[in-house]
Amino acid sequence: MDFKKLALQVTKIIDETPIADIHTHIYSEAFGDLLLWGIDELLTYHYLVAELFRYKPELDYEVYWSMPKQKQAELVWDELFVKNSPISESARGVVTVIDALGLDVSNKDLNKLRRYFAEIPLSQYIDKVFQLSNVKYVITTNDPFDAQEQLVWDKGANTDSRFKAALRIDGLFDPNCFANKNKALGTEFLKRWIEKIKPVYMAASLPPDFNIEDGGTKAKMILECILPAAREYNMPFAMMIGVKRAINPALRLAGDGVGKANVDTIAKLARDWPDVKFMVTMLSRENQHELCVTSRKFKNILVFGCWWFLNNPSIIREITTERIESLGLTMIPQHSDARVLDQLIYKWRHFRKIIAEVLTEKYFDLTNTGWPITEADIKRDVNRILGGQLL
Ligand code: RAT
Ligand code: ZN
Repeated sequence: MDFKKLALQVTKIIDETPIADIHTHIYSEAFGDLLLWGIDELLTYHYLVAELFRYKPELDYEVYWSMPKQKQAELVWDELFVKNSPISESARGVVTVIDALGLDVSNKDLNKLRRYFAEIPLSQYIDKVFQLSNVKYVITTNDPFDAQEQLVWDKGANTDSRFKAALRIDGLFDPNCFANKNKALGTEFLKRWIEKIKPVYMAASLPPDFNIEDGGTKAKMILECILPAAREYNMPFAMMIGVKRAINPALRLAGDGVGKANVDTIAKLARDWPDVKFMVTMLSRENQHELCVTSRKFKNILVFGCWWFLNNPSIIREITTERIESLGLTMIPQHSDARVLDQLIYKWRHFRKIIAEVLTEKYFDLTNTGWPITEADIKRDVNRILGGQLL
């Protein structure tokens, strides 16, 4: 088979496959100003805030945080887009969004871009973003400890079926949390929220030194409350492991770091809780191979996403190839982690290109042996890994 023809066919199918985006921070309209969108939000994305201080080291952290959002956005635009070329992945992402929306960036006029967002009605814009990114639904990270979210859930919450919930329970690990004082309190809390928001899964982010056997609050809550609830409700537990929170607190949300974790913990959990499905993503590049091997050994481990600092094309290409070679089509290669609605456009546009290249190469090797690969085969495979079939 002709390689170019195959590449075009795979690319077209990938572009046309609606995506189930299994980990995002995007809220439906019902959540009011928790839903971030538009150019100023894109520019003040925390990935770009970290980059701003690299280009402008004389800028004081607190001075930046005391500025109104518009001023912050202007600073980022000026440093990362006007005075320098936006070639980092997060900066390039903004340019991809602007281009996909059909806006003109040739004169780098931020106010002109702002006018577009000021004029478009939000609900129309949400439709447009879902259509441009060809995402069928997103799973939102819902925090039951967030007072603003609680108000919305109490009112009956979200009715937009493009937004599903994930119950994020990091707050349960906080030493000051009222719900982690004993098993009964923790269990009652989880059940109440599971019934209230009907999440697709429960999720927690965990530090690199997380150890399920250390008897600490995290281990206790997971073993005594979260896993029994996961079993009872037949609901996956997603573990996002490897984040070192606030290594530079002055950077606030942008100040987290990464460390290599111990994959043995995941193997132990999967072994001890065979009837619970563990969705696992790890933040350290160095953990990826061990994670693939561990997942091969346990049918209840579902590896997902190139998380956060891994969400760079060179690393995604490497990890996605590695996963396909060791796990075939039994993993979810990516989630967007979008915090700003518009980011769905670039995160998926950039990823689609990479997965198309990786899959084309694999199909090409197969067709060279005479193995038939039909359009229906490709559609089935792509839908399996991008369409939410594995949840
Ligand atoms: O990627 C990010 O935006 C991070 O800040 C986090 O949201 C991370 O993905 C998380 O869910 O903790
Ligand atoms: Zn996230």
